[in-house]
Amino acid sequence: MEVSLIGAPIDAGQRRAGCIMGPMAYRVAGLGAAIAELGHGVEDRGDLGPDAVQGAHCANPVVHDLDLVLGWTQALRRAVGAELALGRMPVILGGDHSLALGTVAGAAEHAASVGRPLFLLWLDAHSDFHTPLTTTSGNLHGTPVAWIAGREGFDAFGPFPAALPPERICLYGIRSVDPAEHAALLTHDIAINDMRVLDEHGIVAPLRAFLDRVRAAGGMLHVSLDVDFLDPSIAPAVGTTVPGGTTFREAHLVCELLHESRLVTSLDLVELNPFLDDRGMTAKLMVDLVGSLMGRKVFDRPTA
Ligand code: DIR
Ligand code: MN
Ligand code: MN
Ligand code: MN
Repeated sequence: MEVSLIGAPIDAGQRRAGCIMGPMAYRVAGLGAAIAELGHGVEDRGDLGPDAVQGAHCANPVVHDLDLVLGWTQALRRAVGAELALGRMPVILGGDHSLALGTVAGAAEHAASVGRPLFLLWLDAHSDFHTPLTTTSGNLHGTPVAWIAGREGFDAFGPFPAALPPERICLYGIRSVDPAEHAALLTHDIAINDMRVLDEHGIVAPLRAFLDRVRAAGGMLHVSLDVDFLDPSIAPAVGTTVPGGTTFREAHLVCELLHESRLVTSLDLVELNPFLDDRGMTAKLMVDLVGSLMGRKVFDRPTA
C-alpha cells in the first residue's frame, strides 16, 4: 500500500480550541514511521489549508464558521480525489470531524469516476446526522453524515457530489444522538450499530456483516475514526467524550478486521485535541490503532 498523510488542521467545526494541533501530534507520536515499519510506502503531504470562501449564508443563526468549513470542504475534496486517482491511500490527520464533509465527497467522486460504489464506516460516539438547519450547537462537525446521505438543508454546500445511498453507511459505536438526529435516522436506511448492539452481539459480528456487503458489491471503503469512538479512560484527548466507549482490545480488533478485509481505501483520523491529552496517550493509541489497521499483528490467523 502507498499511503499519503494529509494534515487537516481544521477546528472551525466545533468550539473548543486545540484540534488544530492534531496533525502535529500524530507526527510527533510517530504515525508515518509506524505505517512504514509495516512495509508500506508513506509520503507526508504536509498540512493543507482551506480555499478562500466568503459570504455563505445559513438560515440557522447558531451555525458558525460556515465559510471556513466550506473552504476546507473544497480543499479536502480535491486532495483526497487526487490521492485516490494516483492509486494511493489518503490518511487525513484532523482536525475536527467537519473535515469528513470534504474527504468523503472526494472519495465518493473518485469511486463514481471508476464505477465502484463507495461505502462509509463511521466509528464515533455520535451519529453526526444533523443538518445545518437542525443543529442546536451550531457545530458543523455534527453534520457530515447527513450531507453524505443526501439530506436537505445544505444549501451552502450544494448537493453531495456523488450520491452515496444511506444503505452504504454504517454507524459503529454510537451512544450520543440528539433528538433531531434520532428522528431523521429512523427514516433513513443506515446501519445503526449503537453500543447496545455491540454489547449484545459483540464487536465483531456487525462489522463482519457490513464488510461482507462491501466486498459483495465490489466497493471501496472510507473509514472515519472519531477519537470519541474510544472510551474516555483510554482516550481523554477529545472535546466531546462520552462514557461507555470501545475498549482498547475492541478498538484494536476492529482495526485488525479492517486490515484483513483489504477493503479500506481512505481513512480519517478526527477530533484529536492534543491540548486535552495525558502525556500523549491518546495520540499514541490512535497511532497504534492505525498500525493494526495497516497490518500489525502478533501472529497470522489461520486462513479458511
Ligand atoms: C453534537 C456533538 N451532536 C453536536 N457531535 C459530535 O454538536 O451536534 N460529534 N461531537 O462527533
Ligand atoms: Mn464525529
Ligand atoms: Mn464524536
Ligand atoms: Mn459538537
